[in-house]
Amino acid sequence: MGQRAFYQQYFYDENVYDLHDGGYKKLAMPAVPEKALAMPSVLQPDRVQGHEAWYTIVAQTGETAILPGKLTQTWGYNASLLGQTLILEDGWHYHVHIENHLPETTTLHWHGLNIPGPITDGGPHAPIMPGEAREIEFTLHQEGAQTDWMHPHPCPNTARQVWQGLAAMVIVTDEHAKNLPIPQEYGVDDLPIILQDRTYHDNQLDYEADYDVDGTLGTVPLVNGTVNGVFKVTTAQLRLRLLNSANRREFRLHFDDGRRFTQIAGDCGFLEQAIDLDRLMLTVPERAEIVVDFSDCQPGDRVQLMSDDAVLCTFEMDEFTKKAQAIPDHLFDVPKWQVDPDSQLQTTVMSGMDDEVLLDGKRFDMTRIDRQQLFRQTVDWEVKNTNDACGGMIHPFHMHGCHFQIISRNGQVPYPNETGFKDTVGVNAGETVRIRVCFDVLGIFMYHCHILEHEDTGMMAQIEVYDPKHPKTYDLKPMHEM
Ligand SMILES: [Cu+2]
Repeated sequence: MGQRAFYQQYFYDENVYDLHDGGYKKLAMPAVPEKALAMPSVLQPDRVQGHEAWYTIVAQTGETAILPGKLTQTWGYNASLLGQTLILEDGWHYHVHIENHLPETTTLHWHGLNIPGPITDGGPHAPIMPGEAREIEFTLHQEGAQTDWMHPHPCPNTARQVWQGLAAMVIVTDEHAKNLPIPQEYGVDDLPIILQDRTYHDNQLDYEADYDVDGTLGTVPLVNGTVNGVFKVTTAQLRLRLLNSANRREFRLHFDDGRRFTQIAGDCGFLEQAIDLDRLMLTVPERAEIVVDFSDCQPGDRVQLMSDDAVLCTFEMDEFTKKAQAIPDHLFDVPKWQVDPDSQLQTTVMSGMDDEVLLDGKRFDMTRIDRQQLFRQTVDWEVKNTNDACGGMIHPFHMHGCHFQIISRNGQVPYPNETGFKDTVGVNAGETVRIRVCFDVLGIFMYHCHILEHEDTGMMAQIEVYDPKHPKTYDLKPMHEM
């Protein structure tokens, strides 16, 4: 500690921040009493046998006490809002029974898991009609421990269903992660921090009223579905698993006292080297794991997590039961993928704003396979954001079914917190980001802008990952024919 690189900047281009958008809505904590920060419980398996486990996930409606007064109508997974956290072991085989108790068709997408498409992965080709269920199974082979999540992905209703509350954390763990000297006790010093924003109308959500084609924003900040939440800190260090599961908002995170913290992981696992920061920006739906050290605090002291000038939640010090441990500088040997010399450089272009957004000049078509990539071939992609209307905006580019490494941004080295595996990269306006992509599962996968309203508008395409030794055919139907 102490020798580590320390950064005091958000790495993104300031001129394309969401707050320059004409439709920007500022976050502000409403004047409501503090309450305990909700901590999603861990979903228990129905059954475990060796390295195999069975789970049931129910997408359901419910009512949640979010603001004082009337309960809010919300949706969740095995809960009235958000969902229970699923903790998975890398290398295990999972069976999941998914029930849809919602009044409309949904899907369950496993964001960050490298599992086959298009059905298991839970994209738009895997609808579950109201009152029906779907069984999936997969063996988990990730590149390491990581913080992922699950959310609906029905075309074109993803944004509204997430707004309604469907989102749950998925934690993948392995032996390497368990042996690192970092906080590991879920709900005590290892916390999900699910970041969202909503607007309430007489305590209810009204997606149509708040809809913005460039990404719906709310004015009320929520952490784990709690407004003005307080967490009692009983250990000198906290590991925060930050997930930006907003529809569009960029969270520019920092603590009210400016304290520095250590980032240990990005979207899909540990960084090669821990880095120290005093601020961190997450675009949708990036993840970061940070360790915050409160050893200098006394019982009763309070530290607030902020985004810009808005309070998100408060950490209140209690007596510490555990002391701080030194976070190792080196966290993980990130494999150095080499591009296959036989592969062809891929280019993909995100363009436009409002209802003009396109991916590679086209709108999404569920029946069209837009490109192919060979199974287990390592290929470089250039991801371009050509959007320059009104100064442009950040488009967060996400790929299903794989993890990638960020090679360069406009030919320059990537940001220092992009040294681990990723599944989402925020691309600044006018920027070309080179990523190195390898799939080790077969199928049809989505790649798209993860501003949920852009995705629903059609800023999305499909790739087939194929193995010439095991050719497959896919009967791709539009949503209305399923
Ligand atoms: Cu976009």
